[in-house]
Amino acid sequence: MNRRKFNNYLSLAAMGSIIGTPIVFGKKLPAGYIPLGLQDPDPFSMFKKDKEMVVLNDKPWNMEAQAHLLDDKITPNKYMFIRNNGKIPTAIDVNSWKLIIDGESVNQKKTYSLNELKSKFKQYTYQLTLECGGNGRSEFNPPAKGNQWTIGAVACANWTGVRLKDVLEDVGIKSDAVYIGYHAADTHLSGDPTKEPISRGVPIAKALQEETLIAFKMNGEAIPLAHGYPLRLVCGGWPASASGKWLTSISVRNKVHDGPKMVGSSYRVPCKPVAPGEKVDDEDMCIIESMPVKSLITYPKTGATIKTGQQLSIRGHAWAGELEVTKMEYSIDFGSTWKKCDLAMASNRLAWQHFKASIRFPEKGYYEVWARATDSQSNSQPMVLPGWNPKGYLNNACHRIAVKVV
Ligand SMILES: Nc1nc2c(c(=O)[nH]1)N[C@H]1C(S)=C(S)[C@@H](COP(=O)(O)O)O[C@H]1N2
Ligand SMILES: [Mo]
Repeated sequence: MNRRKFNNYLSLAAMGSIIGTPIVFGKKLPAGYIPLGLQDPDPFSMFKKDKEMVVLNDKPWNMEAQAHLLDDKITPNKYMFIRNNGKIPTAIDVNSWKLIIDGESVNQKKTYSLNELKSKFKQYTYQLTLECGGNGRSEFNPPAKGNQWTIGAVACANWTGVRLKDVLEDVGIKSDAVYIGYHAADTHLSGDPTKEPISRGVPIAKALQEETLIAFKMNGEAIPLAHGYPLRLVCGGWPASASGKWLTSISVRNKVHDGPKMVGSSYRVPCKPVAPGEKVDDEDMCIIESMPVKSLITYPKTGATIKTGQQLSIRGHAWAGELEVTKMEYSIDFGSTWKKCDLAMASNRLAWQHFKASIRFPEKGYYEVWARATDSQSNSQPMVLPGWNPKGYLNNACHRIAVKVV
């Protein structure tokens, strides 16, 4: 059924019910005109994303950036990847929104309104790097199921909120607390209201870090709907799946949290390296914690052309989960030799660091610039691919751009 037919075919009442509210001046609709509210949702305008963002899935919405879009030091919303496991909640009422803190390891369950959270606790702002555990999945062979992220499921925004630590202190937690698990308002794709799309968490030590926030602002404004409005847990440096969006409760657990996508093989990698394609039992899979060292060249865009004799300025970001990036290098000879980049300190722990370099090429022709970061424990990025794992997580291979000298 094409759109024109769709309009002629549907009664005004039917169109209104699809939109969710009556079309007030519906009788004045020009013949054949399709109300915008009935057209295919345009994710770019719906989520205020740049048109160069790449949509990987629409049920649920998943969208990634390209390297050159991530050039800003602090990622604006329009370039921030979206990873949803379920349906974005609708009809959010901030006045009645509650955050419940419960679980086996709290003395007594406690409930906070948004206003209580904001007025009772000191607010902090940190730049926090969030990278999906599956970023880079598309390169693994044999391929892994799931969103085929290339390099764009990472961002570093400014997050403002209260410390989870302060809230947990206010509630009072028992000495047997080992983990926290989040619960959220998004709904399961099946429509089954008893199922949660995702409910993950972090060990209590991570929960009590100063930078672990219950956030209500992103880049100085209310968190955009797709990123967790009105409240979000933010655990920088860990797989972003630990940062629960649309946060409604946090359970303090006396065991490892066991919500959906926390168990089985989700966000887990083989505890010991395996051969590509090997089957791994769930009990031999370990939960991903801090993300590995990685970097991105965000300028220039791959395919850049420069004139002989000119130097090429490159820049980008590097991050290393809980660790600091201590060295940043580039290679123009496919990894045979490496030269140092200038590397800035992080503006706070768990924020990505910026690097730059000015490159001289020996003669005309095709080159690739490869970038490699090393962390404070001397781990560096693999040149092509890290160890294969069944779900295609943690691809921290060197980012590469093509350059022609003409
Ligand atoms: N409630 C809820 N929180 C969630 C998710 C989700 O589907 N529902 N997805 C997680 C995953 S897997 C990732 S990678 C990040 C993505 O965050 P973003 O969409 O703000 O970039 O959110 C995490 N938090
Ligand atoms: Mo993710």
